[in-house]
Amino acid sequence: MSEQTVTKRGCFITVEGTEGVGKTTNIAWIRQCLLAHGIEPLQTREPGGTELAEQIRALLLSPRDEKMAELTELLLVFAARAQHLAQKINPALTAGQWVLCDRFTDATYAYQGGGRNLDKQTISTLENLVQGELRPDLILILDIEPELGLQRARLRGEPDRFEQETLAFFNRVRAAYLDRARQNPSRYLIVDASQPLDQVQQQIKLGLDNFISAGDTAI
Ligand code: T5A
Repeated sequence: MSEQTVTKRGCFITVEGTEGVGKTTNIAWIRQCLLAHGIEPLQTREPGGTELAEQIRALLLSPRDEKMAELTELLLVFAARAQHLAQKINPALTAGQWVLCDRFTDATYAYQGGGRNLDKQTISTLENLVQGELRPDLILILDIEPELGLQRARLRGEPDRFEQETLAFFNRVRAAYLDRARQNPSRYLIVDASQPLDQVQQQIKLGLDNFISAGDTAI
């Protein structure tokens, strides 16, 4: 009988937060921290990550006259995710590669659940359908007063469909993120993103080093 080698699945790290919190800025830093440990992650983002999923992202983000129904938004988010998982995330994880993703399903619980007040059970049902048992191993939340994040984001140009939402919407999004972290603290790393960038990066490095040295790399 031939011996079969079982590859341990790669570790799945996601980065979350409200608008302009510094995800794009810090993902490059996270990658550097992982490379320093000899880990070369597949870096990707949601909504998006494949050609088709990026087209769904454009639908989700472009401002339009016709109001997008909340359920349409939720289903588009999960449609993009199903494509992303099938084409990119699952094959990489199965091959043992680490995946570093800018936003994932915590964003759905925060934006569609917290922001839009959609039923969490509906989100959970779609999560199970689309992801099976897959959940991120580490969720890094960059936390900031939404007002400050929006100021940073708006410096970059025209607001997208989400950035046009009210401050109350983003306060609900933030509260939903923090609530999820409180319910499952071992899986979350919360970083105070209002600090100067070098201090934010120090917090991230410390958290990642602890995570990697704990060897908690597969659920
Ligand atoms: N969405 C997504 C859902 O509703 N449901 C879902 O399930 C998913 C997956 C797009 C939208 O999709 C929604 C949520 C989003 O609204 P996105 O493109 O990831 O998702 O959203 P944004 O938050 O808009 O991402 P951005 O790229 O616009 O913002 P970042 O990446 O958080 O911020 P970044 O790095 O561009 O930084 C913003 C500015 O701040 C500066 C940077 O230099 C930059 O100018 N900055 C700092 N300044 C001072 N001090 C610091 N510490 C700083 N860090 C960064």
